[in-house]
Amino acid sequence: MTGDYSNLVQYGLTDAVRSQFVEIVSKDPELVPGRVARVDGISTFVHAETSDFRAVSTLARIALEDESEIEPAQPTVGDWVLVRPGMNEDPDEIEFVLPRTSLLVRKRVMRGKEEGDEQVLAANISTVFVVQSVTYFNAARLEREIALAWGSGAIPVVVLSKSDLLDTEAGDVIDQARLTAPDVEVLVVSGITGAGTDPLRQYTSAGSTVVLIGASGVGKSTLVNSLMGQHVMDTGEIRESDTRGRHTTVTRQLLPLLNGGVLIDTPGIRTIGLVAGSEDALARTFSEIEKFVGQCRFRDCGHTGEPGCAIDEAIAGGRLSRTRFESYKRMDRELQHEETRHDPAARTEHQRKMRIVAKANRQKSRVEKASKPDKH
Ligand SMILES: Nc1nc2c(ncn2[C@@H]2O[C@H](COP(=O)(O)OP(=O)(O)OP(=O)(O)O)[C@@H](O)[C@H]2O)c(=O)[nH]1
Ligand SMILES: [Mg+2]
Ligand SMILES: [Zn+2]
Repeated sequence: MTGDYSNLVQYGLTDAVRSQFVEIVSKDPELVPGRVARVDGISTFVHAETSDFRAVSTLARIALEDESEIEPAQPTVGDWVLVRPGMNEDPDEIEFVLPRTSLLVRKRVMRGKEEGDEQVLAANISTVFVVQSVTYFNAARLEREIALAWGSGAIPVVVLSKSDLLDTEAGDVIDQARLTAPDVEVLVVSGITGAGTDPLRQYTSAGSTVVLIGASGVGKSTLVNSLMGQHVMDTGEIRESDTRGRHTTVTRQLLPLLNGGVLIDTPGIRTIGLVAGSEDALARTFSEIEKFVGQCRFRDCGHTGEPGCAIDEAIAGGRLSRTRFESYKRMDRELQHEETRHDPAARTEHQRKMRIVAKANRQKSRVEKASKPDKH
């Protein structure tokens, strides 16, 4: 049967994607559907139905219902695309990228520079495995990784790796991870022995795409090899002594499992910056804080020592962790800063808010009200 694209099933094809392909190709039969497996500089490696392509993507745009609308798109690993094969010496071109159901984006922080650009890591993922080693658990880092994952639209799962290196049970680390990632499943595995990896497979069923993220050396590629049941990715020793060339994996890569599920291995990321628009992701990451936010005496409480502040009371009463709240504030400030870089209107609004907080702090000794008015 033509038009069922059964060869793409191994790369995670779903019915929803198939019907979009069928519709587009019915109008333009020259176009060839496929999925981006890797991007090497200007060349994009695409798995397609009967052959693979190394395509260019200079003119790629999102395939929108309204064809008069043009939204340029840089194809990334996991994207479903339509390639127009080149005639004669012409290169094969990615013409359309299907609208993404999820998109993992981080802000790249340049060394020594404050402003970085945005890096799109993967598209159309269902689950993000956030990998940290049980021997080197870092809560502050995990918060950022979880926020990054929520921001993509996919579901995060914390995967604590290298369990074979612990003499004792991983109980302490698991508890810390649970507190750091409320609402997120926490699993403990060893990529070397395979212990604990079975529960990971519920996320890799046919049609699902799982991306692994985490610092260099935490064991992402080792875990990928374990799940694939064969050596597909090189793994490497961590060389603590030099900071250069530490990354073993250097390109993001889509890897089909045998059952129609797909893994995306990524190089370790050192810094995780949130991109503008990650407010919801932040709220989900710190969901236990959100429930106190509306409880303060003042509707627009800045939680900076105002009287009747529910956050302060929760911290004092041991119902909320001060460390968590400090992290939340720090990340929220960073996000505000990101917003202001993008939107001049937001900048004024932000400055206005900042002045209000400052004023409230100055006046707070004088403020005395029982009901719940604004504080200005
Ligand atoms: N004991 C033990 N060692 C592991 C485990 N997983 C990974 N390692 C070791 O940790 C080192 C790094 O593993 P990789 O899988 O290359 O790490 P990675 O996260 O892919 O690193 P990058 O590709 O640089 O991002 C290697 O020496 C692995 O053998 C594990 O479960 N147990
Ligand atoms: Mg690797
Ligand atoms: Zn408050």
